[in-house]
Amino acid sequence: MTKESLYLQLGYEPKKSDLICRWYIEPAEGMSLDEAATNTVTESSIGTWTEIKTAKKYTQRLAAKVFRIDEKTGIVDTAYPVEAYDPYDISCILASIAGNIFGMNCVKNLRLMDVRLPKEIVKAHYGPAFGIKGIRKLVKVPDRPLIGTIIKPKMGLNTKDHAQVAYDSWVGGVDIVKDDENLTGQKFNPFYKRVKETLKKRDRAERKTGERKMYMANVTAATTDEIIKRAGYVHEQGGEYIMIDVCIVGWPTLQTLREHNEDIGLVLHAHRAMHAAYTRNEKHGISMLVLSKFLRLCGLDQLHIGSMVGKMIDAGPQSVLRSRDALVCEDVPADDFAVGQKWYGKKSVFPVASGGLHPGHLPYLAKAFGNDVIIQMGGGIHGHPKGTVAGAKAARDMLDAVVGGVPPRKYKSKELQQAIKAWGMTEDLM
Ligand code: RUB
Ligand code: CA
Repeated sequence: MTKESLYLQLGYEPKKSDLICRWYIEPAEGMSLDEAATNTVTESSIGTWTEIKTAKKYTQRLAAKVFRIDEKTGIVDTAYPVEAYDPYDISCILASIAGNIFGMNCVKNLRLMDVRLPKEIVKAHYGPAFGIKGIRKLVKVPDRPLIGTIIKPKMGLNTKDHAQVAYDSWVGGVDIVKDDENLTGQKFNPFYKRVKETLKKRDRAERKTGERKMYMANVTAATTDEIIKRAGYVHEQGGEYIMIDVCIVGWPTLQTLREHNEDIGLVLHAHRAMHAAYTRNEKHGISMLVLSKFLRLCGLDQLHIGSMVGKMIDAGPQSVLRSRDALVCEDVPADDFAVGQKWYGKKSVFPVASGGLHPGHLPYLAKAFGNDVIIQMGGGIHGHPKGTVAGAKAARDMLDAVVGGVPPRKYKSKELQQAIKAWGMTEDLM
């Protein structure tokens, strides 16, 4: 069978059980889109650059198919038979559909825009342990957006000062305090001591405010064993949350952590640091939408998806909201960009907006995301002219103004007015 007849099957009606990928493909000079698409799909399933003598008739049933090509847009849809995978092994799936192909010289650019995971794969995974509902129950905040902060400086504080900044943030009004992505277990602020001291302060902040307060310790570490040990320690110390740098530690670690989480029941917060190495270029790499789907599948409970405003680049509100839908909808809609997804009862992931945010962004974010969003501000709290407690209060007061329908500039809070004076409001900045 020729390569074309095996892998290029335009008009093929995908089976329900197929894994579907949507690509943007720009062929290399002198290549047609058909050829580039066929070569891509060949390398991503059972083939290679030449005909091989070791192929058998029975291996052909695992071949992927190009079934739709749009010459005008460069968008190509492909179908992969589910039998080609160990459904519980995310690495196995990604080594095919997101492996060698990005480096092939038949394409100038290749972008994995979206995937549709079939039931057999979805069912094989845990999915999130809490869902938005479960997190709201834990935090005892039934409907408003949650407010979080990242301790700043992002690393360098000693343990005592780190715990104090956390305390000041909680008493000022934030719900969740998190470590930053590059604070792990350095000597200047060792992990185990940090968790103990910060959780002690959390207990004090809860007593003082009468509210639930959460601490997300970063368990990212050198080995998976150590990550699991750190997660266990947080649980032993009465912590309810951990965070992890999902793109940096990789899938087997995340799957191991998720398995282990069946015993310890922590909320798993996903920091996506490094994602932009492959999500940022809109013509090449892997979209944030694809990453969002695999993280929900794996069972992370919260994920940074972008904020539309602030210091981090993203591909615009529509792209951020597509990721949001992939995290919160049971039946994810399809459009010209996306292929949709059914989640078969998997719980939702709480979307997180973060990166260069301050209280003045909050009205815009609450409107864009609705209530189900965690809004995190690092510099936008600890950079307040009067310090962390005032910064946290400004953020919380802004939320109260928004929820209460009061124009923020008229809201009686000197901390909020100081924040608006320092950084402005989104409307002024747009
Ligand atoms: C936020 C921060 C986070 C970014 C990451 O600090 O450092 O790591 O949110 O970006 P600050 P993203 O509020 O001072 O900018 O959330 O887009 O992945
Ligand atoms: Ca950070």
